[in-house]
Amino acid sequence: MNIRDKTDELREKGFCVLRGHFPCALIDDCREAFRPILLDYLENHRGEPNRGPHRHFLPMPFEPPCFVPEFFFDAGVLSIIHRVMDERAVADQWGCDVPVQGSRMQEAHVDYQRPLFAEVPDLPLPPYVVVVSFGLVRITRAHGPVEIAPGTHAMPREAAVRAVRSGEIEMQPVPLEIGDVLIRHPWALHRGTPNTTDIPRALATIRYVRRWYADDSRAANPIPPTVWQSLTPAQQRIMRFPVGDSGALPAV
Ligand SMILES: O=C(O)CCC(=O)C(=O)O
Repeated sequence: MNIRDKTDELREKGFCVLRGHFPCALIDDCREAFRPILLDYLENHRGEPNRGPHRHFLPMPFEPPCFVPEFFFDAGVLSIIHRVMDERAVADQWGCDVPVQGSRMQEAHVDYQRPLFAEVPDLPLPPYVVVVSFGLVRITRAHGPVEIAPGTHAMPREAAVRAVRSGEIEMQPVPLEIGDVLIRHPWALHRGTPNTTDIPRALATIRYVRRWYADDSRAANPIPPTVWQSLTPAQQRIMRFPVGDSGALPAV
């Protein structure tokens, strides 16, 4: 993989995919450990989907092997994150989007919609949020892959919506094999598509932000103290999550 090419692609299209990047064995272990948590969640929240009909978001656990350092501190991914933001970027969300059978096409939308400067909502700005996702299952067209409209992250929002509605810019489905890593700009218009299979489509996501940026748009779990202590000081500096039961953010 050429980091510079992938960074250019992310800058130009608003997303890029690193094919076969994460080791399949780590993802298999993550999926198996997460399966009972996910099934329990789906059982208890069947009637209250939080991302549209039959579509759920839940925070990922930090207990290994759901969490492993390889997901958060991968040299190739961090190199891209550092190039498009800066070396001080931190991870502050770790969650999973799960459309299940019956889910529908979402409206094309952007994430984290509140502009940084409300008085100049279309001010062109360098990225201060980037999301990194990978499937815990294979995501074919039938499983409901995310679709992204290339280039729309760099357009005024209304023009981007018009271009997508008129078909001038086509949404591109992003199917993912196990190990593929999708890196995307949250202001590229995108939408979830229907999962027509009986397999919950679990897409795990780490959000990286510039160190000065914060919002509490998505729930995150705390890191257990033993897991926190197992990280190196350099790794701890990248993690902005509460540690232990106190909910306190680490002083790094
Ligand atoms: O998980 C997906 O396919 C996209 C979900 C999404 O964009 C959302 O719920 O805001």
